[in-house]
Formats: sequence, structure tokens, C-alpha cells
Amino acid sequence: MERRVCPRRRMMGTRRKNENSLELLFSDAELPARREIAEQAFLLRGFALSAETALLFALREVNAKSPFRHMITPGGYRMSVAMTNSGLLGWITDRSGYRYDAIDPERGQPWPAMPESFRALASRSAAEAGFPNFHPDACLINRYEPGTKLSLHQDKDERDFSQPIVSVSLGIPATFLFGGEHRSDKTQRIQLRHGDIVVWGGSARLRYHGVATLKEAEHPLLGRMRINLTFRKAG
Ligand code: MD3
Ligand code: FE
Repeated sequence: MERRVCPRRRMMGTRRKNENSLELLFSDAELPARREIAEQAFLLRGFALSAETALLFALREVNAKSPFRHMITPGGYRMSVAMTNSGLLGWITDRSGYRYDAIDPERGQPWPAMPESFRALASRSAAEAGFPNFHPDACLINRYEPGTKLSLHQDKDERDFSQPIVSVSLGIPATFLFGGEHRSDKTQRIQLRHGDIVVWGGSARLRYHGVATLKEAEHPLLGRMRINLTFRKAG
């Protein structure tokens, strides 16, 4: 097991409240940098922190071209989570269904290119989790505010389920719900904070997951907001 010092812990210098048994067993300095939270699901605590400034700058640029919007589900509901995309393909939903599309329907033009800082972090993270040749063509960007949530679902609009998914959390914390292969399977709760990355591959790829209703909180850089970057090989 790797025991590199996690950059966020080095910076904070203080101990967070114990959220799992590993944090009781290891001191801050020797907490594993890569933790397998379930079969083929790897949590990289604080792995995005070193790229924080570049990520937030790039996010601003993407958003200037394709702003966040509340998409409509096939059932006619407005999603509480606002979304946009970067990359060759973007995930969209409207009354006719869920799909990936090269065109931002709000603008009738291609999605903004995937920023180099996004792409580089995603493939570095995948490699760290044991998926060395990850070349994402889609980055879905989700924006949560306190009171919003993402209901339990599967990600199955992608072509190749052997490719992993990389998820980068920024801003206020959230409780990620990780279920099984059936909607009714019990869920595991994982706290995700600013800078955390999760890589989901192989057997974890089709498990149900969601995000619990966000609690009121404020982040020094992002305010009352959580941003999640989800990198996929969609096409
Ligand atoms: C686990 N977003 O956009 S990404 C989504 O925090 C989505 O915004 C979440 O789920 C968010 O579809 C989490 C993490 C994720 C993505 C795909 C998975 C976790 C997954 C596929 C299988 C298992
Ligand atoms: Fe998902």
C-alpha cells in the first residue's frame, strides 16, 4: 500500500474528525494517498489541490462560452444540479432522452475544448489508480448548491464500460452515495471534499451512485458551491 503524504494534509497540519478506520490506524503523514474504497474504486484524497488554481481559471473560461444551465429530464423535471461540458462530447438531457452530443444545444456550436489542465489531471489520476491509458473525450461539469442533490443512477450512456471514470470534487463538501448493481442495494456514504478525486473502473463502473442533498456550507474560493468534474471516454 502506498504511504505518500497527502498534500492537503501536509498543508492543513491538523487532524480531521475520524471518518473511517484507516484514519484511526494511520497518522496524517502516513495515510495512504490512494485508498480502494470498493472493488475498482479508488479515492485520491487532495490529489487535485496542486492544480487548483489552473482548474478554477480553466473552469471560468469554459463557463464564459458554455454557461451552467439546468437541463430537463426525459420525465420533464428540471435538474437541481446545473451542468455544462467541455471536450469533444458533452452529456445532455432533454425531453427526448439522455445522450452525448458534440454540440451545445444552447449555442448550436461545439462544446468548449477540454482544457489542458483538466485533461492532464484526469489522465494522471487514472494512471495513479491503475488505468494508465485514459484519454477522456468528455468532461461533464456539475454545479451543486446547498439543498441540491443528484438522485441514485447508473452511468451507462458511454460506449465502452472498460474505460474508467474520473471525478474531481471542488468547493463545499458532499456525501457521495455508492450503491450496488441494483437500485435497492444498500449504499455506502463517502465524504468528498475540495481537491478529492475518485477513479471508478472495471467492476465498479455500472454501480448505482448519487450525491446526497448538500448541507449549507461556504468554501473560501468557491463560496456556497460544489463543482464536480466528471471525465469520461464517451465515444
Ligand atoms: C460510480 N456525478 O454526473 S461523479 C454524474 O459528484 C455523477 O457530481 C457525481 O454521478 C458528482 O453522473 C459523481 C462520480 C461517479 C461517476 C460515475 C460512476 C461515480 C461513479 C460510475 C460508477 C460508479
Ligand atoms: Fe453518475
